[in-house]
Amino acid sequence: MTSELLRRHGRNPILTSDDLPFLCNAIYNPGATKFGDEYILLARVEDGRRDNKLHVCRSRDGVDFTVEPTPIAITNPIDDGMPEKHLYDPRITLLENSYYITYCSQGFDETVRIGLLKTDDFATFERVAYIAEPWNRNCAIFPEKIGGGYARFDRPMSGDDVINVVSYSPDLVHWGESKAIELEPVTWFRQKWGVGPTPIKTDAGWLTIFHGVWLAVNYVYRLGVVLLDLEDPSKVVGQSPEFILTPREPYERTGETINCVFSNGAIVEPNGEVKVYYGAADSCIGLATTTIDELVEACLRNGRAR
Ligand code: BMA
Repeated sequence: MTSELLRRHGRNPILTSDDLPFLCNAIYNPGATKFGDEYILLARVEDGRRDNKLHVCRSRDGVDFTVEPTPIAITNPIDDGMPEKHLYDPRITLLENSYYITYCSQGFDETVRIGLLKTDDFATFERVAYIAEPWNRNCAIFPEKIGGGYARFDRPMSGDDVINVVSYSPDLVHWGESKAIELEPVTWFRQKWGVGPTPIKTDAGWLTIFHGVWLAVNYVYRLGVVLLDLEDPSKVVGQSPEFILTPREPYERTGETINCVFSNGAIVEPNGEVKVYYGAADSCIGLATTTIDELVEACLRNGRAR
């Protein structure tokens, strides 16, 4: 057997609940970005009540992270009668010199919608708006305008969750003109799939890591990769039919959710290395690496999956 395209770091898992100074159920599914000389993770932390909050984690090398003990504070609350109970799965996009963060905003009654935050310093966070009605989750904003509008990749929750769309906005707040993304279904993500980290611009297209779900006895979460057209990201340029990371290690197989690798944060280094940060078993954070070239090659090697 040869191994998957993503290579696990030797220090995995790189963050666990032991790294927090309070009773903590789990730390996982971080958004990721570089900010000056620092690597930043915005991690999903489940406290001793199992409430979900976002915590900033900082590092100089992308491997050793220090977690801030208090969750991020958000200015500009919006009272629209749908109070926010849990914040999770943030995706960070550097866009027009500010960092925009989409995240899943869950109410007391389990409804989920997409929240949008903005920060310029990872110290203060401003709420911009809720940018989707319930039910919708898994949303990443592209790092530049496409065809004159802001663009995002998101998944309205239909029950089946097999349709993902690209939508457009004039102002990052009001969204529409959605087009379904034409991914070719493959057995390993037959049940559902959704965007992973923020799409990465390459000459060959928008390189997009996604998660996919297969129902065994329980759901099994894996990662895959697809290349989307630069001008119309609903069109697939190339798709790796094979997954690029599958649960194998004990910390990926055992935990709050068994057999789960899920990513919503990646960092591209100047030399083309891609650091993929991922939640393992909804319990801790792993790091796996590859390169832009290998990911693009995997998408183009077999053309479409069909
Ligand atoms: C997805 C999201 C993720 C989670 C994953 C596995 O639907 O809720 O936050 O990590 O399921 O449970």
